[in-house]
Amino acid sequence: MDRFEEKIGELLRLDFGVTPDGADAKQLYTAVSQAAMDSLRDGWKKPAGKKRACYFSAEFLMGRLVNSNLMNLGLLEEADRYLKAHGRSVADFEQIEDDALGNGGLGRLAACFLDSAATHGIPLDGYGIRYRYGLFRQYFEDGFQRERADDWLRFGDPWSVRREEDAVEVRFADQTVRAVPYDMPVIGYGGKTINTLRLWQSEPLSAFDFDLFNRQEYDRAVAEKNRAEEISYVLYPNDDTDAGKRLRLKQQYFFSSASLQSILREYLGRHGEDFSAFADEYAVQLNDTHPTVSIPELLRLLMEEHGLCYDEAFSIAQRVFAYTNHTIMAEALEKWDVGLFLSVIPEVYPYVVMLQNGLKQALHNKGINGADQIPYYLVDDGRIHMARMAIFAAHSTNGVARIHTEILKETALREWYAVWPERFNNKTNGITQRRWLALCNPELSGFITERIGDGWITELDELKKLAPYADDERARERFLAIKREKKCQLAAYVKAREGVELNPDFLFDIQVKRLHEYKRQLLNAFSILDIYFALKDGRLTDFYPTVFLFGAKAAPGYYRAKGIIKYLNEIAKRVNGDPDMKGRMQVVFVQNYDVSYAEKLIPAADVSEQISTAGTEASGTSNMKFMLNGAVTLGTLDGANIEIVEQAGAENNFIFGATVEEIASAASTYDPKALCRDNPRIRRVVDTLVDGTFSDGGTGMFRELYDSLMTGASWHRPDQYYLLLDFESYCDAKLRVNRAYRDRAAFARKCLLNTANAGKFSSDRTIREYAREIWGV
Ligand code: GPQ
Repeated sequence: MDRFEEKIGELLRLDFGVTPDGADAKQLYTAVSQAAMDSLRDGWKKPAGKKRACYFSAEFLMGRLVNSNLMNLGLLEEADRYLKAHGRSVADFEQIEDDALGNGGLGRLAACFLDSAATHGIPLDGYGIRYRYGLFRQYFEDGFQRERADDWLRFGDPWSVRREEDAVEVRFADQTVRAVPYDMPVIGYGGKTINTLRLWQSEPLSAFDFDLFNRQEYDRAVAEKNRAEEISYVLYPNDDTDAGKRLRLKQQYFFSSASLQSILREYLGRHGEDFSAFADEYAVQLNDTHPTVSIPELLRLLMEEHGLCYDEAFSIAQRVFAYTNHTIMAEALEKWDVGLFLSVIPEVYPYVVMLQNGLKQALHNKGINGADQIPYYLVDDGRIHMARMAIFAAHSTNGVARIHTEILKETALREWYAVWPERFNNKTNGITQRRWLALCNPELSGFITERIGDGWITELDELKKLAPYADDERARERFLAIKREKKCQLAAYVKAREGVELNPDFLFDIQVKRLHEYKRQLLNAFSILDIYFALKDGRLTDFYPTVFLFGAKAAPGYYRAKGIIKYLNEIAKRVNGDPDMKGRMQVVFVQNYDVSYAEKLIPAADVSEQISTAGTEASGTSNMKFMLNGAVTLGTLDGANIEIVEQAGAENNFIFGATVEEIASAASTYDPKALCRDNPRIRRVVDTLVDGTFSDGGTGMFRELYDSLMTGASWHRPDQYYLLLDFESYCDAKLRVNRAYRDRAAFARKCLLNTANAGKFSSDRTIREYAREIWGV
């Protein structure tokens, strides 16, 4: 028995007083995780004298850690062997760990970046918030979304180390709190580099007020503690929207200030008060605008506490900070009300004003009279524009896919691009193939490694070597057998979780992502109904049996998104309950879609639905995960879909719908009412929202959806996501995929060519670009 196994036995004995055979899954999980932590202790140190990059992000959506950490440490097989010797396996840990300290793509991207950086020896540390409760857990009641708190700590947190000695204080107008860091090791594949994810927890300066307690004023005695803990209590469940709430600003300032203080403390320990090397030793990437208050906060810390003047402090800040934009949608661009800002962090506001003046001066130097032009105000109409602040004060602004960056330059941020074109750059997103192929699809991984070796695990471009196998009949058959195996595994999981039976011989068509109007799950719903009616009427006779799977959480306050979930659940009820549809078509909306569910769904997909209105999805990243696992994309020319099709070939994917340019020119003429009136197919499906075909339980949700398409609500134009414009070309494309699927060998060829051409979409490539072109590390 070696050291690792010995350690597990010892921990079980000391912590729980059990033998390996007598331990339950939770005890084994804890002991295995702690033994793994023990094994990396010596390697987890920051190497001296190297520049480090810091990824500031309000979200890190890490997913289950036990498997990935064991794999990266090279302990996965050993752990599994050990567990099997005691009648268990790592699969038993499935129900134990779950953490969701992120909403969706943005938080998951941060997690993929950490994995890639550690794997390639890039010194990158994450900084964020240790929320007590992550994203809510979703379930359905009569087809309506319900939410439950995500108590992710109920199984303990063996992967974090509390660093009491590194705690700092963060001051607000109405309270001062202690920020206590919890550090997680970020283990690169092979275990050579271990970086750190530092998550801050908010605590009171002292546990509670003893005087009050002694005077029997218990409520007041604990009130202060509760007020402090409130700050890191819960993740805001909004994705791509800006709520503008006081507590949210507190969260942003809390982790920004704590992280900067922590970095400054490290630096001061090495250099004392000489800040001349600071920007040579640290780069800070702002993941969207959520941590942008870091900019005035760094100025404040350098000027107030270390006596630098504005010009010195600004020049350091500009060299340190870089900003990533993740959306062009107006409702997501954060703006803080000046009054609110002043009431929360009054000490920071003067630095916002200094930045505003600095901007005016900088524009003046370039011969631009910025004062006359609204977009050049940081504080405008009583609100602080965080994206503008980031673009002005950082040396780099990047978009997350080629088309997204082009839209930033030409449209959304064109005034800024005109002044500082050299600051704008593109970094097309990526995903880590360790989690999104090696871990979630060992069957396909084995298939690939048998043919081209395992170099792809750290150099995804190696997959190119797989391309010739697309024409090899035996390889295609093997691929199809694996796909079927993944469908069987998913079916077992769905059966256990949802109580629904899936047929592995069906085509699996999957749309999983947050629920958003712009992502157009409603368009998918309409197309399904169109097919359903065609099958019922006998107009469609050669339809290959298909299951349409959905997974999506709606922000709890996003009424329309919740209406779409209810609508899809009503469609599912109708279709699945219709005896005519047996063996032909099925619709399933799974509950609580999260990273772990994604790991089951994506490898089982034949068709990846990526149907956002052109110009709205900045990049998308699930599109890359599906591609890597050998699915074809049914999508619009939006976000990274464009680059996916460029890599894998238009002939191996199914593209439909209006382009960005076509959407722009349709804007003035698009008339959803007329389309409904003149096109009976459209009218029939859209009318199901209001003609009594489905019940929304008397909530009026379906009528509201209908109105949003036909007349638009409040300031909105009708159907601003052009569902009905793309309806016919989408339905056509969907039937094209369906027909193509009949030729199983030809379809397998397309799938294999998607996998073979996925190399570009590794986050290893993306993170190397950030390291080289933005951070200089
Ligand atoms: N994204 Cl602004 C989020 O997940 N949350 C957000 O608040 C914002 C963006 C997504 C974006 O919608 C996707 O297109 C991207 O692929 C993803 O960020 C990562 O860049």
